[in-house]
Amino acid sequence: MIKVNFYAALICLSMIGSCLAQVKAPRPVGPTPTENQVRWQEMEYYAFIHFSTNTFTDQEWGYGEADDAKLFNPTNLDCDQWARVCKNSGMKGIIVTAKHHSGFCLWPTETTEYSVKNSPWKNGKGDIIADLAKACKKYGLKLGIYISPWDRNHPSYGLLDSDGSAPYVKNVFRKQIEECLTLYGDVFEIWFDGANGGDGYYGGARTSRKIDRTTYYDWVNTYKMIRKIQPKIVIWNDNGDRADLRWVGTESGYVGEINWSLLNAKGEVSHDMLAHGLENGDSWVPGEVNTSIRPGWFYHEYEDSRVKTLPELLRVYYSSFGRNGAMLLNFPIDKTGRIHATDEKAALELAGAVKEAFAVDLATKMKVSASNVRGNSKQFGADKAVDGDKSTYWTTDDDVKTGSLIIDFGAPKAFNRFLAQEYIQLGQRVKSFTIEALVNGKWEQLDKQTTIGYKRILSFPTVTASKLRFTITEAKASPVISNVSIYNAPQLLEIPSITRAKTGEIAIGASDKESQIFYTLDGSVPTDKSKRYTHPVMTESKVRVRAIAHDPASGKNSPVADEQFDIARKKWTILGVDDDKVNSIIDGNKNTDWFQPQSKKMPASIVIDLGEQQNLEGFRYLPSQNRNAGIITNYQFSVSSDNKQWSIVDQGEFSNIRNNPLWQIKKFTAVKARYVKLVAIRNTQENDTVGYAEIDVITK
Ligand code: FUL
Repeated sequence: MIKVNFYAALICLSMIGSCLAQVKAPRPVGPTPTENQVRWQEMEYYAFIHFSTNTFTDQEWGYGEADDAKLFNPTNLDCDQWARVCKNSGMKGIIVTAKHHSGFCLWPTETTEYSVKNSPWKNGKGDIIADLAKACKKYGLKLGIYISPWDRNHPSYGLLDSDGSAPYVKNVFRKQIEECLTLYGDVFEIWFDGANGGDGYYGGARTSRKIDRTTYYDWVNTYKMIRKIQPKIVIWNDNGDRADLRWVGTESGYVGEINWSLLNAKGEVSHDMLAHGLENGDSWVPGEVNTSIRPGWFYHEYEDSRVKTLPELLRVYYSSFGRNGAMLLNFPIDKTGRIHATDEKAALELAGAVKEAFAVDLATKMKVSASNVRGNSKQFGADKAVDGDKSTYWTTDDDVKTGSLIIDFGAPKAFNRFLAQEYIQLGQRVKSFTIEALVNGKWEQLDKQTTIGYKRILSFPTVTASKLRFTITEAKASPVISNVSIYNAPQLLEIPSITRAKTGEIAIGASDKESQIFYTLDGSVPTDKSKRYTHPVMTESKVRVRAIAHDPASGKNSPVADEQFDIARKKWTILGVDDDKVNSIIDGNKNTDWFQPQSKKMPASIVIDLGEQQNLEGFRYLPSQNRNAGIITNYQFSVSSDNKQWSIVDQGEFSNIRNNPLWQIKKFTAVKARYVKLVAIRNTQENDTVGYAEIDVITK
């Protein structure tokens, strides 16, 4: 009896074997990811930590002033807390600014004196990278290193020896990389920011240094060294030679809906390529979506009320790895040396919401059928897309480049999220697809999209249907789908928008018609018992407006929208401009802008008459949100009582404004004046275009 069974099993096995031998797996199409890139992609979500002298000087880009090192003194530095928050938030690793543009190093490097060893923190005996590496290990997180190529402190930055070599690159930059990659265990990613050259302290020279970021750092040899020390690392670089990962062209937290993980190995990368990749690119270079949990990358107390809300964070979530990217979310460490409680709460709320939304996969173990199965083989059957195993996949015959999967729920089910994954080890193939729902016996299209890649998640209004049809309408070759999932995520109320017109009128808007708005003007937290908003409210002076959207049906509230306005701008006039549109820059609407006429050359100024004397202690500038042009980087701000005698009260740079075109807030010693003048000295493109979305003042 035993013998018979043994032979039967043998025959069966050989039949399966020959069957498997006949149906080969599809061949890869186009470039494919390296093992390191696949490992990285599967991390999906990890943290950035921005911490440096900037935290103590309240800057986004430190100038590299030697004395700033003396300010670096966190009172309660706690890398364990950073790692704990990241772990509890569902993240898989942490990339830390070991060195930001100021040049200040968070470890006691041998390459420069500008580091923790010359700071008061732990009497110069501390090492933040070592502390963090230890904490990461404890929480099972991977460690990543950000080393800014630009160093505004180092005397040799930007200088060349007589043989054309760069002493800074040889003796400082590369050594710093080497130290970070050898002293602290495995490093999963190294990050080289694109900001490069410009004004700096440079060992006291206080000058401007320019370099060619494609050649200066000798990337080819720098990469070789990196890969030799850490063979499993991925390199992120926005500077020249193509690395393993790409920037997605914005720091606002999204990548294009069309997102190919491909680029060409050589040649310039346009903004469009950063956002969408390149369908026929010759190299695998997937996108990493980097954004901060607050507007800035470094901690500023004035951003304590600007932490991204849950709906905003969810939007980043869906627009990053929901679109074949990875999500790199930044925590600015505060002056105590910890992730601020508000940021922690926001990240944990996101983790909770994600867990809730993706708790039940309605596709799991459902009956699923396919229009074509490769060689009719079980190995490539429709069910492989819903078996929860990412190493198996549904695929079609080589000559079949379109096809559908139908998931049958048996009975009507409500859902509003669809997730699909390609088996990227065989290349990114799908060019377009649709999803449809069978509602009361009729197919209704829910969405029509383009690329999938490693992971694509679609959100749509809740539908109740008995079947879902997923159709690949165009692909480079037979589609290879490793996973399809369907979810019913709870609905969230968006925060209302708050704007204040030049007249002083406050308008509050909800993103949907059903919800009601409640608000306060005294700084208190609004509830559904607060004043109900029905029409614009007139305000005269400084005011803090807080508002919620409330859904009467569910009783749910949105997070609180919070806006702080200075004096009303009713009496303001812009002088010397013969163009009505100029008022766009004081209309309270960030989406309208105005540009100086083309004939105007730098330095270009704009003068505002505030209508009466004010006690001024700062100003704010918002660059155009529509055009990536005319963005001022270097400015002078002057005030006057009579529009004749002017005194300069502030001058400097708007740091990182190209990549993160936010409100720029500048403070100065209080002064009484009626006229203000903002002079643009330089812009991001080093030409004469000057634009503004808004200009505002800060009064005492
Ligand atoms: C930017 C830098 O210039 C910022 O300061 C920040 O580090 C961000 C992540 O990259 O481009």
